[in-house]
Amino acid sequence: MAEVETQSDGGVMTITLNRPEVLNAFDSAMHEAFRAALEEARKPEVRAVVLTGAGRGFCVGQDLNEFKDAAGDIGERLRSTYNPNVLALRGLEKPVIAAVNGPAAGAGLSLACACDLRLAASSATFVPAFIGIGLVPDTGATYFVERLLGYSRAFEWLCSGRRLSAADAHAWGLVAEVVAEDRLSARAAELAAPLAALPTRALGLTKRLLERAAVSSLEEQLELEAEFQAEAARSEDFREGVNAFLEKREPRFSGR
Ligand code: LHQ
Repeated sequence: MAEVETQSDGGVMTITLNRPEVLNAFDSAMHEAFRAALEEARKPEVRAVVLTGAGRGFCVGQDLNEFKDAAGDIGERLRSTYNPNVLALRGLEKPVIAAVNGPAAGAGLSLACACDLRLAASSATFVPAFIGIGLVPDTGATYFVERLLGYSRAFEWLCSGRRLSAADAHAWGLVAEVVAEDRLSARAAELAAPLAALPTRALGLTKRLLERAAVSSLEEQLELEAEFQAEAARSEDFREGVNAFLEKREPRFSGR
């Protein structure tokens, strides 16, 4: 059975982490399969991505069974597997939704936070498990959680490692919406389909702009907006959007 499954429906590609017996913890085979799935997600015909887990877990980060004897060079393990994959996930120039179906822990929490939106089943939990095993947050957890929640909450949560319920995560603004467990995949599809029908190029560039907003001066951000706007204006979707407006009809965006 594949450690990561992919399925496409229209412009929406669903990536399912698939080691349910360990709540989809990462071993080397799953890293490799995830890398291949992320490569597939770059294809232009994919215009929105849903990341989820098989069984009752989303992803609990590193498979700790691999550390039974010795952990080896953990820094190198991060550099060669987790880091390139989280960069590839974050680098997708299209909307990415995490459909969090159960525990998201350790690097699994980092991946959920690297997505653009989080949709959670009511049974989902969010666990910065790193501190519980004497490690620091990794795979971008400090980067994403600090940006999503601010320093104070990020410090308290990442350092306590406490399990956050879906309802609490929603109250904190970490997840956009909480739904009943049996509604999760249908709701993810409902959210992803309209996103996949948007002008994908402009959407991807908007992601980049928002990312840079946190570190740019206003002057730098204005310049970047001008550059990216020039790029968006070269897309077929810009032409279609203007024509549809002038012709008083709904636009049909192609993502090109
Ligand atoms: C697991 C795991 C797991 C193996 C549950 N591994 N089996 C990256 C790179 C390099 C180095 C180090 O770190 C990193 C980043 C990281 O990701 S570090 C953090 C690693 N993850 C954890 O420490 C999480 C450990 N898991 C838990 O604390 C709990 O399982 C949570 C709170 C996530 C869920 O609790 P429950 O819902 O009560 O489930 P459970 O504990 O009963 O787990 C179900 C099964 O999954 C169980 O196996 P079993 O055979 O007894 O049914 C667990 O042993 C297995 N499992 N996490 N990371």
